[in-house]
Amino acid sequence: MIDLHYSATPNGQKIAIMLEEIGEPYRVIPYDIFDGDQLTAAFGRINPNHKLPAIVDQDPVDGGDPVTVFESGAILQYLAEKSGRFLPASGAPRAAVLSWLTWQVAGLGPMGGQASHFLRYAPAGQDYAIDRYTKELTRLLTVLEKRLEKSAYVAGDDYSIADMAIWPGRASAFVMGLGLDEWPAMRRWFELVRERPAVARAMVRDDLKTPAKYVGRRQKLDDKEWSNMFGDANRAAVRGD
Ligand SMILES: N[C@@H](CCC(=O)N[C@@H](CS)C(=O)NCC(=O)O)C(=O)O
Repeated sequence: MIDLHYSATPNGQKIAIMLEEIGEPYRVIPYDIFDGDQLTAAFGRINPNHKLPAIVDQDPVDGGDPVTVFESGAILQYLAEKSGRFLPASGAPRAAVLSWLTWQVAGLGPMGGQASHFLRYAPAGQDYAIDRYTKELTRLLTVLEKRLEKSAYVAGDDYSIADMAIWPGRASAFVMGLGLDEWPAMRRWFELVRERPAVARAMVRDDLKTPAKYVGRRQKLDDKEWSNMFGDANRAAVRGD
């Protein structure tokens, strides 16, 4: 059994998709990040960075103590190694999957996150930041489009954890007005992945579904929610105040 510490955002959805794909039994432990559920000392012992997702594997392959993993890229790799699926064992195919996985967690994800922050949450008057991050996000999506013009899946001929890392964020980019009209190769790939039964299950399961309050085009947080997500409460959790 895997405990999935989960918030219904693209980073959490990556792991839900993988767990559905490999058929590993799991239970969802839901966190409302606007309410600050991620800021508790108890969760800090699971992820000292106080961000979702994280997993605790109660039944590791070596039979030892439960294993805790945080950071979505590390979790995907851990589950791929545990199941022997969606990450080739060696050589160029493995290197390709890890390259694209890292490209997502170190580039596309953070840049998309900043674009989302300035477009959807920040107070008005952030034109430079909006311009900077939407252009960088568009540049990264162009990298992806060109890759998918040549390749069935992101890392090659086979579906992998790199696709699982990228797909949920691509789905949520619609909220920022980034549809698929100008990206034909991405559209082909997006639909191919969406049709997978495991992906469909992860998007509709009651305890995994994204609540409406996470998908508004222009979000208005109250003071407490702002503090939990971006302000004093968010930083205080890391200091242990
Ligand atoms: N690099 C991390 C990013 C995790 C992350 O930013 N999670 C967001 C939800 S998508 C979160 O927990 N936000 C709450 C907060 O920042 O306090 C990963 O890939 O797991």
